[in-house]
Amino acid sequence: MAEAEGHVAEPGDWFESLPIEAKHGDFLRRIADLLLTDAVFEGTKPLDVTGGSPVLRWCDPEDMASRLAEHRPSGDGRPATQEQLLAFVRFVVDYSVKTGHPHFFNQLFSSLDPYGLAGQWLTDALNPSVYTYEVAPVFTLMEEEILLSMRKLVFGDGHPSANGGDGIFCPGGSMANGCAINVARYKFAPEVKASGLHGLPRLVLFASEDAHYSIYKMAALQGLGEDGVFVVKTDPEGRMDVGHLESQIDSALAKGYAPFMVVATAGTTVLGAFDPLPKIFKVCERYGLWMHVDAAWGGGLLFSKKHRGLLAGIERADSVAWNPHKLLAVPQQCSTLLLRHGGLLSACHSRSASYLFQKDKFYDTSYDVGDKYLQCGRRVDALKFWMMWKAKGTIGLQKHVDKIMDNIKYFLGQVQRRASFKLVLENPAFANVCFWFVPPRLQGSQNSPEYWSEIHKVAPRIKEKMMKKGSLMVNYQPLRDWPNFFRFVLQNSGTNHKDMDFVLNEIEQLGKYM
Ligand code: ABU
Repeated sequence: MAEAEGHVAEPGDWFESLPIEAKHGDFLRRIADLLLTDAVFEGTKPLDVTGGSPVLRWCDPEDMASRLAEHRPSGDGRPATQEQLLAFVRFVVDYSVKTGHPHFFNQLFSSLDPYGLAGQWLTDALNPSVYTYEVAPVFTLMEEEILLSMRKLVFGDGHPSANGGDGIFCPGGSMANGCAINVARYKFAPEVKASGLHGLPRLVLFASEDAHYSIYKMAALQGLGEDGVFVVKTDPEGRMDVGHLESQIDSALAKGYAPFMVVATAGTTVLGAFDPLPKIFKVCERYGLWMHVDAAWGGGLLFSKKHRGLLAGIERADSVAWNPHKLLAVPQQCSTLLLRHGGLLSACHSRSASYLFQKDKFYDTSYDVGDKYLQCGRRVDALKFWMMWKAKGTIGLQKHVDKIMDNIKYFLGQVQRRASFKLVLENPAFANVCFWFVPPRLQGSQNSPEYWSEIHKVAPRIKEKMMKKGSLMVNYQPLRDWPNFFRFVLQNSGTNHKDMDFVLNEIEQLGKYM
């Protein structure tokens, strides 16, 4: 392999014609070693005397730009050496956030699952695009089987809505919600596919004030407008107020608008609240509206016998968005939209491009499922989930979810026990614990006029400190009239009580003199 080392390739020379193993085997093995040690093993170990890694190495954007510039493709057009490429890979690993680290709690995804990673690597090595059976035979069937298994969990094993329903993988939960809006609208007014919104009454949908912001984006994208989303109030726990939903529907009807859909949420992004699905279903049934459940975050609970009750009523939904890359910790990204109705996705999305979906192929073309998707070229997100499900079993995925919920209970107890923390919701339903940190100087002064404006500044300052130190990542936000508070979320079942204690100790330490 001495020739490959640092080889400066010229187009068409002997090197180009070597088989991949001879040409690049050494390079790929070195990359794999580096990834396994630096990104996987060390990158998911807290920093201590034996090694490990910070969660991140903070760098201001300008500084990062100049560091990245050192690794640009050469300005003189010459290829890089293998050593230069390895140095570049090291740079990428060093300065990327270690989302698999046990002190990364910043988003609704985290963790690094070895089986999921293996599935991801295998997918990338085969580089498929799933539109037709001919180009992706294994993956086409795998996707459909995973979607069916997920529908069984949502609608009930053996229920006609599982076998007779349908589903798609989506590039993220926002797109899953967007496709749900598109399909619901098509069901309400099929002419919209050919004629657009011309001649239709104003179509409107309903979502709670804590529903994901993608609902507005997708309504805007689809010509319904952000104002086409009627906002429904939540109760103090962040759940949709069903009485207000009914009055919002009545008020839309009184204006001559055409309501077609309600978006309920099972696990809101910030508070982790579950809308009352059975009651919402009754309203949808009475008014003839499509019921979509955004369970992008909460859907994984369906694996847990102990906790799936939180999703009671989901089996009545017309559509469900569920992201296994969130609670189940499947590698980014793995998002699905599941429907109780068969054939609707195809009717709504298909265009029958004659260069791809020829009907006179030599095999059963009903396996060319790509036309029910909005995308044409599409990466495979099923294999990593299949791999994890197979490796851990349904029992393993259930244990994963139950451990997260147990750890959350422990974390909640610790927050309650410490005088310097104040909960936003006393009894959070799910894996989101929202709290304020009250620095010593503000403790006992909650009646002073500047108390809440001072509290508002605390979380952003602590966040800056934790990121610059590289010790921890926990997100914060304001919500309604609540000032900035931390949102602790958990999906990494590899974390333990020690990690939970670390979070609170570290915040206390960083915020001591604020
Ligand atoms: N829907 C993406 C959620 C991002 C986050 O808050 O972690």
